[in-house]
Amino acid sequence: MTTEKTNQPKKYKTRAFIDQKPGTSGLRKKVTQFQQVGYLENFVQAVFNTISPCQGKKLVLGGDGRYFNREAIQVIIRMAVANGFSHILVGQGGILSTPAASCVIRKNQACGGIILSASHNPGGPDEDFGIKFNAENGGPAPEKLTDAIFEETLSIENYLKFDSADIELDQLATIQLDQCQIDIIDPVSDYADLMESMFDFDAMKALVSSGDFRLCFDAMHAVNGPYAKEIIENRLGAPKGTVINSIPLTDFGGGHPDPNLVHAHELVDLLYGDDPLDFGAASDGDGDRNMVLGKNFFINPCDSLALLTANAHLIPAYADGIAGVARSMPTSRAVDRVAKAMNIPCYETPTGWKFFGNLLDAGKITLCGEESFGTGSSHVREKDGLWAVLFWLNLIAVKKQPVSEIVMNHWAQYGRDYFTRHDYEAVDSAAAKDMISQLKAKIPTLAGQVIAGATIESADDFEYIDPVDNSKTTAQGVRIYLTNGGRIVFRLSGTGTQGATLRVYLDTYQQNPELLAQETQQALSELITVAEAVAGIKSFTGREKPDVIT
Ligand code: VG1
Ligand code: CO
Repeated sequence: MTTEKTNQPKKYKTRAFIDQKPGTSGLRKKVTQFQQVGYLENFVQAVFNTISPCQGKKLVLGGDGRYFNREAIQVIIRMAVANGFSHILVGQGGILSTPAASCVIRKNQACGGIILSASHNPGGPDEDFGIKFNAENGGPAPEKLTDAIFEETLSIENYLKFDSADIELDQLATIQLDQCQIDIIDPVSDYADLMESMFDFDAMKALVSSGDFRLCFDAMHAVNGPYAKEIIENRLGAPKGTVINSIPLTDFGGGHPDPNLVHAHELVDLLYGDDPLDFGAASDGDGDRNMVLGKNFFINPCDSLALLTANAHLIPAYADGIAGVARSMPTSRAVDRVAKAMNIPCYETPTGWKFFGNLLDAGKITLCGEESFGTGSSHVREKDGLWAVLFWLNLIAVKKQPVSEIVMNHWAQYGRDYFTRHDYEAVDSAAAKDMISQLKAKIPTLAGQVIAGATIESADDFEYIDPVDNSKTTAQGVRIYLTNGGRIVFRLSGTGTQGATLRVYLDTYQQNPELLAQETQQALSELITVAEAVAGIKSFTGREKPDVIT
């Protein structure tokens, strides 16, 4: 143990910022905003004030390694010491994926953790940074807590920071700083052990080392590289080089660490080329999202959740059954059909993982997911990219079928929910808000109207009452249901840092065995026309087409 010589904690005067309201997943801003004097400190102090007293408590700290991660870690360590924490667990190099942070908080019974990430948003000096607080259950702070933190940021006048030299983050060590013990921990091992305890690693080893099954994991130069290397290459024995782009870079190699068909094109080329691999997967900046591909085959995340639910009994961790499932509202209703057949409850929550926490803690659900490439279970309290990939590998090892066959058999049994999301990014905020408020004004008169040939069955602005603590969340997106089974959802993103991002979610159900293999945009083309007719997307956004289609 090394002991740093330090001075007493210092109280610094600060002025409040008015724009520190956490969004869907923490506070996300441009790096340059975070670099303003006192900006990071104010938010961190607001967190500590909200959860005070901090004396004698344990805190977990890490991030996705993006630009400003290391600087922020040094600041937060000094502030945590000054605020009286007795123990801080920091991922080596300042690294912890979001699901690993959740795992470490739970395993060590910490009072919570601070995760530095802007997830799938790009990184670099002119790009995005983010910070979020996870509570003692390992999950994102619920709304009550984020609201309280925001209130605190509005009136903050001082913050506490210890005056000390930088902590060495790159060596595993225990450092004593005043009354606080700081452990620099291996960011990977606890998480990798948890994964090994959940899945049938022997069967998966046989699959990935057989030579007949070729796979690739694209870490997109983001946080999951070291995790995927350890689990997929070292523990499961996949050939070296299976994990590509495996070294986390501060700017993610200039890419956009969002695992979808648009941004993970390097992986997509390997699965759709002349000599396609059997299995491909990618995860996002902070490791909580996943995309899974088969040979010439894309698994929509909504379908993935439904399939994992239907097949959970084949996985050791869920062999005794699952309590229930949940999906975010815009996610397709594919999982609802499975839950119904299994006779287990299915909950519909607002967008964002924080809404699953209570359901998981209360044991009401075991699996949950979102259309935005997020799937997870009760093993931690975050969505978990690598877990989803391992789940699929375990499933393939048991079923011994190609990905496409597994999915098509599922559709043949349950029918197919075609789903797409159209994003209009960085549009004018006022215009986007205007569009949504005009839509909301129309809600009471929409039912029964025929728009672009489709009859509207019902429409509302989604509200959620948490079944565990009865807290109410309003204005979560405009839902329009059609009599033909189609659904359109409009909402504005809560994670962007520039202008507004409009998300339009479209899904429709198809049971006809002849029509289960259509191209998605084609299958949804009528619905796309209705969405435009009802909302006037083009005229409000000034865009002819979406920026990103997933
Ligand atoms: C988006 C997704 C949402 C997800 C959130 C955080 O939020 O739609 O499903 O929970 O990102 O994911 P929004 O408000 O922009 O639609 V992560 O992996 O970016 O922390
Ligand atoms: Co993420």
